[in-house]
Amino acid sequence: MSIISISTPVQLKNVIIQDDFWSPYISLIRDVVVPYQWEALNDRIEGNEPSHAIQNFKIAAGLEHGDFYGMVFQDSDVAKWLEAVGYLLEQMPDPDLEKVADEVVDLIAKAQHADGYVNTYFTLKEKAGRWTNLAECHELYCAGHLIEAAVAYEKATGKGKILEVACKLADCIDATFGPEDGKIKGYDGHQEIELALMKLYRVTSNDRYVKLAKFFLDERGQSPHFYDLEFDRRNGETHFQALKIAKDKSYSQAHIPIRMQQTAEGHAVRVVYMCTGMADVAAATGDEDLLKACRALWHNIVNKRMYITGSIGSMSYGESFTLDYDLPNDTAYAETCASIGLIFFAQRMLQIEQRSEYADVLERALYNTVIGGMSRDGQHFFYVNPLEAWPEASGKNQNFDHVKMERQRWFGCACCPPNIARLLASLGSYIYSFHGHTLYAHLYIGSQVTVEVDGGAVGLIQHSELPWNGNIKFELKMDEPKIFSLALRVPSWCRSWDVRVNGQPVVESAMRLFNGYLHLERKWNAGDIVDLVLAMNVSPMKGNPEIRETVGMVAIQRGPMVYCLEEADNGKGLHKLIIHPGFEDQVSFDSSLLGGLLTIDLTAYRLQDEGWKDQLYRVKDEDHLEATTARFIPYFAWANRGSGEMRVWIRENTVLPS
Ligand code: FUB
Ligand code: ZN
Repeated sequence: MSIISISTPVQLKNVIIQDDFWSPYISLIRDVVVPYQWEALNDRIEGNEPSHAIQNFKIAAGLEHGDFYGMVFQDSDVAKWLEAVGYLLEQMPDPDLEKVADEVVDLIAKAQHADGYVNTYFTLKEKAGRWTNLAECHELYCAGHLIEAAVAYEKATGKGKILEVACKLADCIDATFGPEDGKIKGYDGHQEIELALMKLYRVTSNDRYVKLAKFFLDERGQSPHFYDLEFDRRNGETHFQALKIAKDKSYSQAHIPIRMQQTAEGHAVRVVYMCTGMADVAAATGDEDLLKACRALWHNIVNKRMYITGSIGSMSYGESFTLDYDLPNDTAYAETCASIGLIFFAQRMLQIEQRSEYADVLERALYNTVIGGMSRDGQHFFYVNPLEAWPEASGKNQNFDHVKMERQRWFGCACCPPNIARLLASLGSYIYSFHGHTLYAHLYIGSQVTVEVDGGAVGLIQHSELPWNGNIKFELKMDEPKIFSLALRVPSWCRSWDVRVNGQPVVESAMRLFNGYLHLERKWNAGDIVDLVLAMNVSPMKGNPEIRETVGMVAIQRGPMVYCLEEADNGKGLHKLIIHPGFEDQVSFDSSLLGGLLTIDLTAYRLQDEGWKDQLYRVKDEDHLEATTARFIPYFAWANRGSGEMRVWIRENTVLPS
């Protein structure tokens, strides 16, 4: 018998976010980001990289004439946008937005072939190429995004049309792939279909979709290698010339079967999308072996290959992982989509086993890389999220070619902007989960949630002062008293906490700290109040000594926020700033700075150039240090004041033991 039991999902529509920090983001997504992206997808924004994504669908639907344009996976940008719209509509009706989205649904339906196939690239550009280059051409990836959009949109609107399109597409895929004779025993180079089929399974209860997801996962990396076979069938034709995708099996995590993979290899987004699908299948089928593989990959990613900002992918080539502890700050790839995928993976693991480490990583990625991936105006985005920026080196040292100093309006490969939109539009679904008789609060985001306990509705209203202060209050609403447990996460950044129920300290016997959650099990009454205070200090963080780039450095973190130095506050030459142990800090909220930020000033020293003249090297001499104050701002807010230096890790003067 399986010991895997999963949480009952808390529906997005049952969570209302009311939070000083996050509500403006949700409004931004609704009022600016989604409308802006719609314009971008329609090529109506002057100066933007053309998208042509909607145009491709119009041509494929036979409504216009022309050629396909864009990446082979251009369709996925439309799907992610539609998915974001689904999440917004699930939370609040918007007839105008729904009308636009309905037209997109009609367009996609018209572009669907009679057998269920949808893909504008293969409909328009490579008509005979369908399913001939799985390693590179993202057909199942695009299908997966369409399925995710369909599930979200149908759930929000109750309109079945897009779900019918998705099921027809999934059935077409099911008729084409699988272990049965005559079917293709292959899998996509970019994982996505697996997690999408699991979403489709959850709404249709059709277990063919689970079987297919499991098939795609387990087929990956088997011998004889599918990518070699299809490569030979194509006579070696490749789509992306610069990368040896078909030959470099680890790029697509196809070097060995997934259950044997102990380390995160290759393209970072693919790894975490794969892991998300693995966790989904493990949860649905009780496959403990698969869950073990998820744990191994999780462990390797977060304990050996993740930046302090919750980003992953150390190398631009292949947008990929490299090796344990290789975490360069300035040439980092750290794609926004990869942190989003890490959040998906963390959420799925959290549904299976309620350990705070998953929520800690989820929170780290969310508050740092994900929101750092978008400007405060909602119209500029980072694809790559370095932890150190040196604008003068851009354009001169080509190792930095992928690193932009300012957020971009759009990209030729525009995967990140709509990914941010869909994640933030669905933020409400990451805050809570309900497991057995326990309501978990994973994130401290002001919100109202309603769950069902023993056949009756229980409402929980959360007030949170995060990310700037650790004061959180919960109010309970219910018609009659209920016995259940409220589990509150004690974040890894919090060293001490205080919890009270109705103003009274909770005695030790009335609570249990388990797997990083504080369980308060009792008979709850309407109007009960829980106060949680999480100590939030300025914490100098150290990297594991194996990380070459962080030895002798500290990063400043306060609560979930990682901080950074910027040229705008500290001048040029941030590498010359040095922190001493025993520094003094001053924390202040600057409401006029970038929409309101808590800044941290630390006593520091600046290494002086004095006496160096033109020498590049010299025999060690006394350092000339000048006392100064270093101002830190939250990392997510960097690069909103023009191009300038930035760094997360700052030198530390350590005192040698006597
Ligand atoms: O390949 C599709 C998406 O584009 C990936 O997830 C991103 O890394 C970018 O390459
Ligand atoms: Zn991306």
